[in-house]
Formats: sequence, structure tokens, C-alpha cells
Amino acid sequence: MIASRDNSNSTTTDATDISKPWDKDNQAWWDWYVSLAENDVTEGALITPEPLPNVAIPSDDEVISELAEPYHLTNDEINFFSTNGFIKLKKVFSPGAVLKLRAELINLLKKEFDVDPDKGAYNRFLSLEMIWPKNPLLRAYVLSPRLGQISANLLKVPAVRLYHDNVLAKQSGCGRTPWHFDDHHFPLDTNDVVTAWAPAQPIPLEMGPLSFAYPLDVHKIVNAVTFEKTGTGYDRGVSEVFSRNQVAVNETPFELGEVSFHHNLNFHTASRNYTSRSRIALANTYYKDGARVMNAPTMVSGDWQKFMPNVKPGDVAISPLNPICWPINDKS
Ligand SMILES: O=C(O)CCC(=O)C(=O)O
Repeated sequence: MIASRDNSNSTTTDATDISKPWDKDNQAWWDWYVSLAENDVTEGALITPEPLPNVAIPSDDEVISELAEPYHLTNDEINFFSTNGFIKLKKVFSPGAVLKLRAELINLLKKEFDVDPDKGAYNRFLSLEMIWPKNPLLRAYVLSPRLGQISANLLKVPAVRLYHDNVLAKQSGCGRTPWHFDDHHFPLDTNDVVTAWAPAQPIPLEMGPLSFAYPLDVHKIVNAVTFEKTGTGYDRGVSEVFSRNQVAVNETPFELGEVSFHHNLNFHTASRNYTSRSRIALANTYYKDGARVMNAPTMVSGDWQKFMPNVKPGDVAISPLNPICWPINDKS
């Protein structure tokens, strides 16, 4: 998320030194991370969103077969992703598969945090990761051949591995996600990395949909903005550079079943959740098979060793927790 991985374009001070590894858990990482976003002082009353549709919920086996089916991508869509570093695709999941996912994610969040993410305004950004190894239903969504195939096709690579799953619940009233790109979140020595961000309900504008600056190379114009470990200076700095340069931002609602895919150099953000419903998403990150872990991961890479046990800096990024998700017949 920083313009240069080691902030080496500026004199490093305690406020900008990110060289030490992250020493807390993933939830602490997100609590820290959203504290870096600039927010309006006035929060206002919460808006009640449309009720969720009443649709038939598929069985586990039906979800597995649905998500094993390929998704047809046009050349225009692949070219759009290459140019802009993101794409939003409709009907990646059926309405029933999305609502089944939501019910499962709410159960998992309730168990972990002892709160109903849909009751009350808790203003917190909750996160759970590495759920798939112990949850067969989540495995169907995370290791889904469909998401793997779309990711490989968008990156134009023959095979992709899973980096990690991430359940993200932006509770009612929770503020903005700061401007960032994911390059530093993932300590991978490649730019062939994509995150499939799959909402678990429709996301109207007032719920704070993930929003993307484009084209892809706008990351270059914020190179000079130095990341700061505390305060909102980096978020504000990126925002000011984008406004000054009239950078285009796609901030549009997500319909049920729509999934966005963003490249690790794409700058993105999300507004406050002004609704009374948690904005829940499953974000799975995939990377090109054969990529290595970079030599010096930073604190912004968070708890990465949990996602790649026993893989060391400089190693090829392969562990039993990083299976190939596409092509499906490659079990290595
Ligand atoms: O859900 C959000 O607001 C942020 C998610 C994000 O930045 C990501 O998945 O890369």
C-alpha cells in the first residue's frame, strides 16, 4: 500500500519506518489499518437498506458444482483489467450462493467476536482469515475453480495459487478504508497478484462499496507520498494527489452475485458504511504459481507467515496452505 516498499524515497523516521515485522494478529492489523483513514467528524443517522431477497438457498453440493463451472471472460474484459487494474463482474455467484455465504460468515463472526455483526452500530472492521482449511463450505468458495480461472485469465498466467482468504465485515457506522494498494500487504515478489472481493450481500453506495482509482498506473503519481504508521497523513496525501490530477474513481454499487477483482498495484478505498447492515465480503487473493516471497517483508505484510507456514523470505511461495486453484487438474 505504500508507493515504495521500504519508503526509501524519503528519509526514514520512526513514523515512517515499516521495516519491523508485524507482531500482533490479523484483527489487530485491521484495527490499526482503518485508523489510518481520514473520516468526516459528523457520522449521522444510519440508513436502513433494502431487505435481502427471499431466494432458494442451494445445498453445499450445489454450491460446489456452481463454483466449479467456468466463467466466460471476453477479451475486452481482460484488456479492461490489464489497463485499469480492476474489473467488476456480474453473476459470478448465484443469489442463493451469496446468501448462503452470508449466513455462514455471520455464524463464524458471531462465534469469533461474540457480536451479531448485523445488530447495532459497532463501528468496527472485523476480520477472519484462513477459515477454509477447517470449513468445507468456505473451501468451496475460496478454492473455487471459477474464481481461480477468472483470476488466472485476468492475470494472463497459466496457474494461480491461493495466498489467503479474508472475511471482512465493515460494521454499521464503521469509517473509511484508507487509500492503498495491496503490493505491500502481500510479501510476494511478483505483480501477478489479484484479489477477488466477493460481497456477501448487495452493496448500495451508502454501504461503502470497494472503489477503484484507474487506470492501473496511477500508482506512479503517488510514489512521492510517504507512508506514515500513525495518523491519516498518507490517506489524505493520496487523496489530494488524486484530486489534483483528476484521477478517475469507480465507486459504484455491487448487485447480488457481483464480484470485483483488483490487481496488487490498483489503488482502492471504500467509504463509511452508513447503513444499519454489516458490509460483509470474502476477499481471496491469488498469485501466479512459481512466485517467491520477497527478501524483506515489512509490518504492512501483517501476519503473512500464518498464510505460508515454513516458507522463508526468498523461497518459492508454496506450502500446503497455498494450493493451486487453477487449473483444476493440477494438484501440486
Ligand atoms: O473491504 C475493504 O474495505 C478493503 C478491502 C481491501 O482493501 C482488499 O481486499 O484489498
